[in-house]
Amino acid sequence: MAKTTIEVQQGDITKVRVDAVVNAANNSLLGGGGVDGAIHRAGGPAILEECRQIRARQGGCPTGEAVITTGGKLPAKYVIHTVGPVWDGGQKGEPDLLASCYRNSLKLAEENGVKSIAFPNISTGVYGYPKDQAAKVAVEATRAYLREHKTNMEQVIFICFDAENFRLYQQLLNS
Ligand code: AR6
Repeated sequence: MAKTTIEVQQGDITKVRVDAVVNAANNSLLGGGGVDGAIHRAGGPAILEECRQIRARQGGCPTGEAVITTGGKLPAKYVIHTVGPVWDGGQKGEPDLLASCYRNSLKLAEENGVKSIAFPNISTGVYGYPKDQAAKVAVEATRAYLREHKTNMEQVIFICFDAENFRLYQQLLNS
């Protein structure tokens, strides 16, 4: 089995050519600001339509879990919507919940035959998770998942919108 490459890029996740992009959504799955807003704007109404169907079936998406929809008009075939924790000081299970977002997204990707996936920096915008701590959780959870599972995943890309996250991920991935 080939080793999965883990990369970092700075840019806009709606432009990335991968099988699946991950969305930092909220429990309602009905859209919002930040990367969620950007994905729905660029991907068009088909994404929200599927989100509504999932909501009707299971009542939204719990924090730390993930659901999958079409990528609509995005270059990506799928969007994997996961819900990061709101930062509340760090003693309320935030690291475990954030790690679950990465694990559950990778698992769902695998189940759908996804070979390349791009993650945004989940919870580090509106949800206020300190960027350095979130980056460590993201890289550790991803490396652990790939180590512990037989996987066909070829490429994992962390897409950093801002320069600070980009620098943090570069440091972590070079270590
Ligand atoms: N491409 C890549 N990353 C982006 C983009 C983009 N186009 N736009 C923003 N980011 P946030 P959260 C980065 O706030 O903290 C929404 O309203 C951004 O710089 O999007 O998980 C949802 O509906 C930051 O580093 O998500 C939820 O209610 C990262 O994406 C809530 O925000 C995450 O910031 C989720 O908050």
